[in-house]
Amino acid sequence: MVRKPTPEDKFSFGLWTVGWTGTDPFGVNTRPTLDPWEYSDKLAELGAWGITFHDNDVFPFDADDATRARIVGQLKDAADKAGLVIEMVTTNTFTHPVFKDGGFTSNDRSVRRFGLRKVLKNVDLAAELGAETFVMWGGREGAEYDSSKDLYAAHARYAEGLDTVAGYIKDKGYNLRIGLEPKPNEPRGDIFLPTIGHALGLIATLEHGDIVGLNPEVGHEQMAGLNYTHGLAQALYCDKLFHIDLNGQHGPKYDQDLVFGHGDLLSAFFTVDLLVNGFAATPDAHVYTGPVHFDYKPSRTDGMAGVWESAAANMETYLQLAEKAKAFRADPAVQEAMKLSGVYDLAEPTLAEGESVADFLAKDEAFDVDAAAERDYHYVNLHQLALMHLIG
Ligand code: ASC
Ligand code: MN
Ligand code: MN
Ligand code: MN
Repeated sequence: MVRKPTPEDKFSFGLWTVGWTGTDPFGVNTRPTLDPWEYSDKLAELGAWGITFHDNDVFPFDADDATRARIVGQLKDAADKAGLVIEMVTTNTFTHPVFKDGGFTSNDRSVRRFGLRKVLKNVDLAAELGAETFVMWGGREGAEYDSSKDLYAAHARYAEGLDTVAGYIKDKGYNLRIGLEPKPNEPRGDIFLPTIGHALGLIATLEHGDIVGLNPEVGHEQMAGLNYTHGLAQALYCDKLFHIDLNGQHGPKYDQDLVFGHGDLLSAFFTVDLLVNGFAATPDAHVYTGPVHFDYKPSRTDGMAGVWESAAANMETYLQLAEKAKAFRADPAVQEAMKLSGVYDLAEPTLAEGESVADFLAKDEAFDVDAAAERDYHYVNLHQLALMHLIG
């Protein structure tokens, strides 16, 4: 048994995770709906530090201002009493049929204006509740039919929406940053900004892109056949890893939202290794210090007891992997193997300090091509050491 989670671990959960009642495209709910504070109380009891939610996880889509204020107030009181931080808030622009063609990129301008209002109103709420991250998962921003969209205009409208929200956050002086959450498909056939790299590319074009970054989800990158840890690394390199959604997935299929570690376990190990140990050869590089946020779904075959078992399992797995990742890096045999594999050498710039390209080209450097080609990098041995730490 690993130790119990503490607030220092900064574990947090979306209310929609434990709150998922099991409704899927083929069947109705298998579990009852509880009040939001029942979920948060129980998460606190299990050792979570924070909670997150979509506006409509807490109050109905059509709630009037008084109802909205009453329910939000009740959740805030419960969170305060339980010692929980509301660290991130996000907007539901996907459930109501009005959003069937997207919120920011619907062909219908009146829908885009409605979507933008809903998001801006939710920014105010996020700031009021003390959240520091505002996630935007554009699940309905996309298409099934390439004939249906001017794809240039779709990206222009997406960028316009993001800049409007980011500009509003700055004007209001809110301590909030936007975390875009890429996903390749589902519910749309193709979702815009399908991967971390795509999102980084669009962010670079924004006027207010300095407060727009990423909230990558394990399963979403793996649905695209991509390496989540590599994606986190690029986001860190660009100073854009604002938040994370941890869960489990078995490769390219529907979005499974399994418990963290219940998909590709080796990949989960190296994700945690990066999160807790940082980069092996570049100790000065920025590392992630934000919330460890889980976005999973308790299996619909489990009842309410299973919901809490699975919530605890996410934290237990993370803590266990963190211990193992630390032991892996501290192991002298691993450090020797990393040296032999040249892991530390990659941090040395290829050109010498102050060396110009002209100087470089003018140099008649002795280099034995055949000897270099014969180098044995011993990567498999290094990886086996990681595996032994993981399963040993
Ligand atoms: C989010 C988020 C997702 C989706 C999904 C909704 O805010 O991070 O992955 O919404 O969980 O069901
Ligand atoms: Mn998912
Ligand atoms: Mn997510
Ligand atoms: Mn999700």
